[in-house]
Amino acid sequence: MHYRRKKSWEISESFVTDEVLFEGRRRFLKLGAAMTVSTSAVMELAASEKLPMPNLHYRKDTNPLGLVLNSYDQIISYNNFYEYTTSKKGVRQLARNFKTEPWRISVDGLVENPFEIDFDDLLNRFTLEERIYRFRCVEGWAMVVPWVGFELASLIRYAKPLSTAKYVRFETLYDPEQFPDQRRKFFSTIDYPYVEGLRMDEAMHPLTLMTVGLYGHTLPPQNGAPLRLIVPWKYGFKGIKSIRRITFTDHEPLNTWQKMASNEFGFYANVNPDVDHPRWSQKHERVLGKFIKQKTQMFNGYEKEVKHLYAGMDLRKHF
Ligand SMILES: Nc1nc2c(c(=O)[nH]1)N[C@H]1C(S)=C(S)[C@@H](COP(=O)(O)O)O[C@H]1N2
Ligand SMILES: [Mo]
Repeated sequence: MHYRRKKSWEISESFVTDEVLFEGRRRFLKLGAAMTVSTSAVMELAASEKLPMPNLHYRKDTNPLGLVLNSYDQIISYNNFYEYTTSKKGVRQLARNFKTEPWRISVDGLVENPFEIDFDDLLNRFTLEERIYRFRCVEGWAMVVPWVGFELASLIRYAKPLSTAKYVRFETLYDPEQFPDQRRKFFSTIDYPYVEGLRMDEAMHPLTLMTVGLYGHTLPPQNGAPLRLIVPWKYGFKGIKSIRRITFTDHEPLNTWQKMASNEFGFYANVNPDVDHPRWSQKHERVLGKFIKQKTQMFNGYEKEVKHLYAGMDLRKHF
């Protein structure tokens, strides 16, 4: 008999309940029936800690690895989002009035079924689940986050890529009225719109998450509302925020950070303690809120699940 062990990011049906309702939030009202929420540990936490009231309906991650979650406050107060500012503590304040309604996402390129969809319809189309993942920024800080989202693979199946589609390219919103650094034009810190990409097999991997929430609530603007990518075995910059466009292509997309500094950042950006950044070591990382550093894990601790994707590749060359 083939016995398949539950993976850390899989969820147990027994944790699914969807009774409790919250009102008064626009997003919630708009989504109507689909917007029921899980009665869960998150709910208890919401009462005791300063957490937002859950407004998403999703299946819980049972956290079989017992990862220690960073607090909601830590996750939403220390951000990389260059469209606002390079100050990690400054993003939150600058992002507070970000408009995510209406929000349309286009899916185009080498697909049988190109489509445009409103974010709310996207929420209703795909089944949401919680994924408690380690997160590792290329700069050396790390955290553990209870994301909520759906597998990118399900969106890809829905779009039906042509056999010529080998990569997926993502683009962040371009809106200088909302993003101060985009208003600086030639003097902006990086080129916009922010672009990221994945190879098709990476995009199809079940760990790869189209992320819409954290701690049971829709994403706050500073974490990439309303829709961002999370690829837990890669450095954080692959996790492109506030996505507006998803394009299937036959060539490797030139991602923003590779374009800015190709000697420092590559396309793959797999977390790897043995491949240092030219200006700093990647051997250790500091978890937000902790003083002592810990060892960086190969593929950020997801080696078993993903190393086959890179068999035969020189990870020093394809960094
Ligand atoms: N559009 C956009 N996406 C982005 C970035 C950015 O500056 N712009 N920063 C990246 C980097 S470097 C990291 S570490 C993560 C940070 O995500 P967090 O703020 O939710 O922790 O977002 C990534 N996605
Ligand atoms: Mo980062």
